[in-house]
Amino acid sequence: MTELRHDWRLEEILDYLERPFNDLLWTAHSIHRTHFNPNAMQISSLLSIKTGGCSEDCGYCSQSGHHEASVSKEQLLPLEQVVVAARQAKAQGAGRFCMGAAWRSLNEKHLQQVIEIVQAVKAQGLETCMTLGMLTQTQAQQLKAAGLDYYNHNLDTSPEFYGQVVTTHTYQDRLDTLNHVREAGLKMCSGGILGMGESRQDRAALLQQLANLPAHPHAVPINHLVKIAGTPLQEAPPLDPLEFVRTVATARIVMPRSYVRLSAGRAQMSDELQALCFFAGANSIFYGTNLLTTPNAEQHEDQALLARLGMDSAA
Ligand code: SAM
Ligand code: DTB
Ligand code: SF4
Repeated sequence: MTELRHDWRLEEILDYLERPFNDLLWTAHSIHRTHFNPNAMQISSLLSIKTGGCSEDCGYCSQSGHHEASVSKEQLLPLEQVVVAARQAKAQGAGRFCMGAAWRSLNEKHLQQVIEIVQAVKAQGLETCMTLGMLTQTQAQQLKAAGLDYYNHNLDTSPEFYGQVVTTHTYQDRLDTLNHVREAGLKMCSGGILGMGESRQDRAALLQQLANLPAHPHAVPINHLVKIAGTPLQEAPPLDPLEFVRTVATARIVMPRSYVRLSAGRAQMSDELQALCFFAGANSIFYGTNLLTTPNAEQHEDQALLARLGMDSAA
């Protein structure tokens, strides 16, 4: 068993990212096998429960009210509509139901509504995950008491690059919410976005931040930027797909027991690239027609890919 470390130095992580590709993948895959069944894929389903009109200016996001791309602003979905979507996700094989809201932070009125949603989704026999923006300590405790299993809050990139992507909140705000989530006993889901024009050093620094948290996130979503017309990052320079795989492999090495989720961007990836990511240690995907505001990989194609790879879904 690999020991869990929380004292990674940036140079050590960069050293992994820079290794010959085969050496890096061999190391990552060997670690992956010691902790996970390499042929099992965790399947999560995603639903936007409150879309658009967000006060934040995250440069990648279609839901920011600051960008021309901004999708139309909608109210929080009614409880019944969320439950129908959860039932459908379960019928299609999802073990976890993740719900996202375009909020900077959670207000009291919404807190009561999302608590009802958590309880109703859990009653369908699904694990629950929410991503609702910043949380106070008390709110994190209230969500835990309501039965919420996971909270997703991404660090998204390095502390150094963050200010070039978002100006309406700080990296420290993100870290504070992660502390509240952990201290409340919620399972933490935190990762980032690659392909925003960040450097390899930024990718290493993101992994360093995640791995050096007091506890490794239970799940680490690695998103590939989905370029959305009208957002400041619509023209971000392309990222070498093999550099994406390297980052997945290095995430597996520095957080050996975390689920690494190949998240946004799969619709734009070839089967072969996804297969390489799975070999490198990614063992979770979002399955379903849509991500939050953009299309996900086609479900029939996902089924075909898992079958071709001899992989089974595992809740
Ligand atoms: N508003 C909450 C927040 O920012 O934490 C929750 C929703 S927000 C859309 C959740 C995550 O989606 C972001 O942290 C980011 O990692 C990811 N995301 C959003 N837009 C994306 C895009 N265009 N490409 C890739 N990932 C994206
Ligand atoms: C995460 O890391 N990725 C998901 C989920 N957590 C909430 C969101 C991806 C969003 C992709 C762009 C969109 O569909 O708007
Ligand atoms: Fe709002 Fe979250 Fe999008 Fe940022 S990423 S604009 S906080 S919905």
